[in-house]
Amino acid sequence: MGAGNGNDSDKDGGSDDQVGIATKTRTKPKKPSQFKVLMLNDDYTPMEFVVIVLKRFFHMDLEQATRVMLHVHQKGVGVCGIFPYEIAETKVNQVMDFARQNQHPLQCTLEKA
Ligand code: TYC
Repeated sequence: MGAGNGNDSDKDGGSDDQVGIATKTRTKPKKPSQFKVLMLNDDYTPMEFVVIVLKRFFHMDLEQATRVMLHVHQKGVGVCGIFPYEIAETKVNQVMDFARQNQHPLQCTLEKA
């Protein structure tokens, strides 16, 4: 016997299963390092120009570039490639500069992969 009440490990009167030290399951913080470069359709940029862009900046061959261009033309948007943030951003800027220099409204953007 003793002075105990027979259940002295839990004197808080609360439910036993949620009492204790707060813990957090912490997965390693991973930065979203990969980004898709997306090409957007428009009504004015010539198909040939888009193919040139895909070959020049994304190292596609003619067949690949034509396939991606037609996909964008039909669906409205398409993936040119997936890259680390800084490379993806550079490619977007290169495409936009090249399009602007040639007075085409072609748009290119980034999206977290
Ligand atoms: N829609 C354009 C045309 O008919 C061609 C085009 C394709 C434009 C893909 C942009 O990202 C693009 N001339």
